[in-house]
Amino acid sequence: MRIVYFSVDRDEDKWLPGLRAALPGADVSLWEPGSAAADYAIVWKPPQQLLNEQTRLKAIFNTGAGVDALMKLNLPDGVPLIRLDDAGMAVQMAEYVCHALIRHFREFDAYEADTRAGKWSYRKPLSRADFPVGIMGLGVLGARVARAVAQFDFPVNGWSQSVKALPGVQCFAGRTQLSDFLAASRVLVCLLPLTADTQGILNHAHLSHLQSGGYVINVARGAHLVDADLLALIDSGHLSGATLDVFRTEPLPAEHLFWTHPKITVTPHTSARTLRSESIAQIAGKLVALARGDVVAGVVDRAHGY
Ligand code: NDP
Ligand code: OXD
Repeated sequence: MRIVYFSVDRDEDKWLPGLRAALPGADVSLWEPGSAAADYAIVWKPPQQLLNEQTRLKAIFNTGAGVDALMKLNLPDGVPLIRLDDAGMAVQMAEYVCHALIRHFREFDAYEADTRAGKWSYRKPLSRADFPVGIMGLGVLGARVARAVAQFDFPVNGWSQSVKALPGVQCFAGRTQLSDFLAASRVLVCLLPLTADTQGILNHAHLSHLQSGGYVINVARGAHLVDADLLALIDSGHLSGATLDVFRTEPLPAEHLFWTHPKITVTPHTSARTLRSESIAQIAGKLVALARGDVVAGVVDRAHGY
């Protein structure tokens, strides 16, 4: 079995030894223009040239959860595209979102400013009943985040494409229930895949439906958010701030207003990192299962784009 690996991050020195160790019978090599035909490709943001040249692929593995970069390419018909399915990302996402939520709800930034100024002062405790959390996307990551947030006794709403029933979560589905979902939420967490349907979904019209004092946590993709709309709604006072991990351009350009806005926290696309050993183990396991003819999880539905 021949496998080619390529990542735009040029981290093959770290991935190739792990893949070779996990798949001892396979010939695993870095894809370069003109590489011999392989059975499987393991990729992150590959060039179109890889897909054009590799015409015998039986499956393409994406070393991330989001396949939006791959979906922009001209993909070979009938070749399954398989994404990472948790692989250690869900717990990281739960930590990140709970941290951002609790930091906001418990006003830890204000406490920190006070204590740095040598002030010992109390703020009136807020009620978590007044901070319902709405999670857009109830997939592998969103469902894990919903469970973690519910454990802190926040009211939790969730929104997905298909109808769901999750314990402790008031579930909404489809565009017809989007405004009810938003109106029931004060803190909004975006964990949607980036598709034609979800691009720009965090816009003025939708964010205006959030309860007054709304707070946005975007951990999905930068293109879900209309940056100027977020800034306008924070400036108008309808929204109280945001924690943003993903941006339309990454790294976030030095001149972008998000860097210095006092009500916006920026992190460098780090909410849920791809963990190499977990990811290699998952991909190797699925590759062997596929080669045996078994069904594997995480196969992308090309029509839906995720
Ligand atoms: P899943 O495919 O498991 O879940 C996607 C969820 O979004 C599903 O619940 C799906 O609904 C819902 N959804 C999709 N389209 C729509 C729509 N048009 N309307 C309503 N709901 C919709 O993905 P993951 O949970 O694994 O990952 C989610 C995203 O998180 C990734 O695509 C990626 O962009 C981002 N990500 C970010 C990382 C970071 O470090 N910042 C790390 C990893 C991922 P249904 O269940 O009904 O299909
Ligand atoms: C992913 C990511 O999609 O790292 O896995 O953003």
